[in-house]
Amino acid sequence: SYKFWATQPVPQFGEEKPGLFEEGPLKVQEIKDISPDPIPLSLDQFEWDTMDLTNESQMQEVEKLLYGHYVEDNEAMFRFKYSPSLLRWSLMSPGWKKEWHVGIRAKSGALCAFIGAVPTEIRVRDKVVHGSEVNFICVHKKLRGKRLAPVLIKEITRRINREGIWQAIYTGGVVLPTPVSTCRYYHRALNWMKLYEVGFSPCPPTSKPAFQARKFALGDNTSIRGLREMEAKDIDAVGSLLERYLKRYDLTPVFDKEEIDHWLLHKKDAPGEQVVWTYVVEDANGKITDFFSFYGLDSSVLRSPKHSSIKAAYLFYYATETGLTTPEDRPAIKARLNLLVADALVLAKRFGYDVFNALSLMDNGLFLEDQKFGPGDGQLHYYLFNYRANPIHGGVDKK
Ligand code: YNC
Ligand code: MG
Repeated sequence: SYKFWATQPVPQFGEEKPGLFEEGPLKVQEIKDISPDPIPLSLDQFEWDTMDLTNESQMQEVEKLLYGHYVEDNEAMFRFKYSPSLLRWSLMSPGWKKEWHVGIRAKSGALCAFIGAVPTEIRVRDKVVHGSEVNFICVHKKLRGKRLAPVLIKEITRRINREGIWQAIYTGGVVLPTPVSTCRYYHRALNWMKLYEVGFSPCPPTSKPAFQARKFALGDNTSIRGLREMEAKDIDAVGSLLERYLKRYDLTPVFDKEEIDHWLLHKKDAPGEQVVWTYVVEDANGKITDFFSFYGLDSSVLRSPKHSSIKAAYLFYYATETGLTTPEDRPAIKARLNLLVADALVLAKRFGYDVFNALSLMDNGLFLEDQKFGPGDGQLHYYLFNYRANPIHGGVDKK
């Protein structure tokens, strides 16, 4: 019943028996096989437009499209609200290409659909793929169900293939053929009363709002000695620590220094609000022993008389020498991750975030419960395009 996805180089449901195949590309092509011309837009009142995100007004057009039409929760209570600085961070990472910021305009000029991608190195178990990450597919609500999404996907595939790149990673809340991994979202209230007022956090029947608010209260100060904001001088140490730590997992990015700088280091002179927050732990000898990071992504609150948005922090990458020196010692890793995440919560609260989100991946299962995260109803499926891989389990359910 997946009319479009059945035609694409992705594993179809029930096709493969796990463990019985060699992991790798499904379909091998060459650049000369790929058309230099855009996919035809059958609806002739539309045209392709490559968005120039260095141009402030074009950036605002993408922001506005997503503001009105991007991802909502199942009950349509909240919608992701990407700011220009967050879009710059997400779509203009090292090696980004303007041609991969693809818009569809109505002949009137209005931007009515978008899809974006950036290049990235992806490690699947012991193989590294020079691929792309596709995100921000969005079709104006009035144009849904008209098969524009397959056209957007085919066009960005063509543009990526023209660069000699044949694989992609993407995530989504919807089930498509075929997830390589599936995670659950977990939420930790920082400002419980506000989350209650917007309908995000219910009050359990056996509790009272004042008690719930107290349950999620946090101290003002972090506890780890040597914790400080990451600086430019930490790029090598953080990159090396993360690379070694990510060996614990089967599906990870491979970052070079420029990417560590881009994805983790906040630039004090960057315009707009701060997007990413990274903290390192420096020991008495000046060695970086741990780091954690989170980024901010607000959601519009679609129907509350009192609040128009929620400020959400999302746990991003982290690493600790504890997991490297004692890789099998789960109690030691658990204790260290709990300390690190407890401090991340204190900081996020200090910066005005209302909720701290994390997924059931990496070693998050070791601290989610202790740090009072609760499971949400959202799932996040991970997909690989044109790559056959056995199912991948997070560090969480590996044990
Ligand atoms: C989705 N999220 O199944 P079948 S996440 C992929 N990702 O195809 P139509 C999706 N495919 O079933 P609409 C999808 N959602 O016939 C639906 N589909 O095979 C498939 N929402 O197309 C669907 N953003 O145009 C069906 O649907 C076909 O008008 C139906 O448009 C869909 O960014 C959408 O949630 C999602 O704006 C654009 O609903 C629209 O409904 C919308 O009739 C709100 O489409 C925003 C939203 C999704 C966020 C994301 C990841 C995108 C990944 C795209 C796939 C990339 C593949 C790799 C390409 C590069 C390859 C290389 C190298
Ligand atoms: Mg459509």
